Amino acid sequence: MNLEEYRQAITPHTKITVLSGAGISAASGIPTFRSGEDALWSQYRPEELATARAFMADTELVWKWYDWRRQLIAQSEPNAAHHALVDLEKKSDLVIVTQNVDGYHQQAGSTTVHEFHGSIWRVRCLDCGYERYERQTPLPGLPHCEKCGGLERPAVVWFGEGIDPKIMGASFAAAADCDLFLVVGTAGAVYPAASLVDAAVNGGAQVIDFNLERSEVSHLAHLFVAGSAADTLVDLVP
Ligand code: BV8
Ligand code: ZN
Repeated sequence: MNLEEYRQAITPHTKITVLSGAGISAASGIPTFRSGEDALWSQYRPEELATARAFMADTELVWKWYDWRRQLIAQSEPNAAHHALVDLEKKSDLVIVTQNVDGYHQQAGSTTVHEFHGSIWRVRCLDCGYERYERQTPLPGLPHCEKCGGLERPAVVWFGEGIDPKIMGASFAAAADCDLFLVVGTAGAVYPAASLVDAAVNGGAQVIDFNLERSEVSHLAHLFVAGSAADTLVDLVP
């Protein structure tokens, strides 16, 4: 089937699950994990900074990196790819599982979004575990807990840390029980997120992969759609 045939086959009862990655926010000017354009941070591999060990070793540095990303995200906005998924949600039964911590799906208007790797807009106390939203950018300083005064960390999932069991369960259930599984702007190199594609295939879903180039999961797709998701996703909206 080609994209037009998939589009014509969508009804309000069609179960669609989306797995999105950094590539869906690229058209908003948010650097992906591979782009590394910004010399400021390109000397660090994200896998180095996005760890509890790095945070404990140099809290200031890691918070500076997250605050830089928060400012970039705050200064931009969702793009046509995010908006296409909002429109598709109105024409189908759609669930989004995102690896992105930027909050752009919800900001665009998507209602069912599983933040598989957490959110850059929430912080969590290292001492009492209290979690809250913190939208201020730039941060005036290292954030501290309003309940106990403890140091707070970004409420994201770092490498070596487990996924929230509730979100993990809901995401794999949505992948295993859908008619159409859309892979959008991900290299499919980070686990367990990447294995959601296998769960969709094993569940009998049709898989469409939207990317600038083939990724580590493109071989699992029934259709590969080359190009920027900001240009291509709209072609699936009935
Ligand atoms: C864990 C939050 C254990 C933080 C992130 C199995 C095999 C191998 C390794 C592992 C394995 N299982 C576990 C591991 C280790 C590790 C892992 O996967 N390592 C990789 C690097 C090999 N996984 C973990 O550590 C996970 N935790 O296993 O814990 C455990 C278990 C139980 C209990 C306790 C412990 C946790 C992983 C989560 C880490 N956190 N983010 C933050 O953001 O700061 S991951 C982060 O990087 C993102 O969330 C995302 O997941 C990933 C980046 O990948 P992409 O989103 O795909 O982006 P990327 O830049 O790589 O690629 C962009 C793509 O878009 C490209 O394909 C490009 O072509 C395309 N593109 C660009 N522009 C466009 C476009 N496409 C369309 N349109 C465009 N315009
Ligand atoms: Zn606290």
